[in-house]
Amino acid sequence: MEPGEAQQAALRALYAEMDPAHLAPLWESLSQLVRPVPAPGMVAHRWEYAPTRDYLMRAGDLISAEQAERRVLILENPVLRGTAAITTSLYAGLQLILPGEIAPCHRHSQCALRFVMEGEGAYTSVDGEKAVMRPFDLVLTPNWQWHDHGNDTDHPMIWLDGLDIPIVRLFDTTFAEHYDGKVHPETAPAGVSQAVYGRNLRPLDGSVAARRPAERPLFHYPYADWRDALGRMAAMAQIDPHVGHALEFLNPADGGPIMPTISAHVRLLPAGFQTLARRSSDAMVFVVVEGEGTICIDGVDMPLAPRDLVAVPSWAKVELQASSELVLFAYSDKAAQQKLGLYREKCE
Ligand code: GTQ
Repeated sequence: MEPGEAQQAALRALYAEMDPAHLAPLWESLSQLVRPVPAPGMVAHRWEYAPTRDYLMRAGDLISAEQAERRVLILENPVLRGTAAITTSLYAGLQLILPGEIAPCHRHSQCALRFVMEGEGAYTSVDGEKAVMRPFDLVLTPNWQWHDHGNDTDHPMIWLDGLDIPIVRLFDTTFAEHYDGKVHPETAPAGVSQAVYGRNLRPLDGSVAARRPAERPLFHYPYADWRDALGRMAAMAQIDPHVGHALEFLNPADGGPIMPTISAHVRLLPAGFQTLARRSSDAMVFVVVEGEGTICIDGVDMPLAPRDLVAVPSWAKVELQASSELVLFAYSDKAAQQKLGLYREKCE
């Protein structure tokens, strides 16, 4: 048929007729759906730590961890309000646990990581083994493992929760259970998994000490260890022009990412260092651990100061600049993208 007004009118009439049957013409949206590069459903955003923390502490005056189950402020992407998403595929929240509090035991099909923002001595218990946390430690609660949190110290503890809530929601595979009791009984001494799996070693096959799930034995990556490794790397290794000195957290069982859906890494940029532009298909959540600098996302500068949090969309052009030695933590859905054959990056 000749393109023209008559055709347009006939098509519009057809669309109107088929609409009640829940049918739509692909040719009207094909170029949006199948496109040369991603059009992210999120925007870049920065949360300054101090004001965010103030809201969280105010929540702490009004509701207990037990009452809330988890006392968390969700960091919602400005264009994804109401969906508990910081990026299109990932969740971030800041969790507060006050002295004497317990966040009761549950398990769910979502994977979670904790990255400690402040306080020390509180714990997450995973299947009955406590990881006692210090600032900037990384602790995992892989999916379907029982976990409760507690604070036996005399000061508040705040950590970042990173979960794959939107991914699990996409698949409609959200399952959860409450434990019968507030806390899981202790199954092993605090820290034993980190001690035996955290140093390129593991209990001899079949020994009674090999009690963790074989495919995911380690769940505590202390700051003291990763910071030492990153510092030595910076002193000895060649620096990458696009990412700086960067180390990924590994699952010692297979050398792969920490969890099936989530990857995490840390970076160090020496004072004065400026990265070349890089894009990657994994949207990222950054946490500033140390130092000051600037992150330039698609040409827009955002200042970076300790404990600030920044969401970066997929395929955004990212350039980092360190005013002083800059240390960053980041997590993303790269682990899931790589399994699905979707992951890409481009360096300029
Ligand atoms: O600590 O188990 O931020 O289940 C959101 C959901 C934390 C947790 C969150 C959760 C948790």
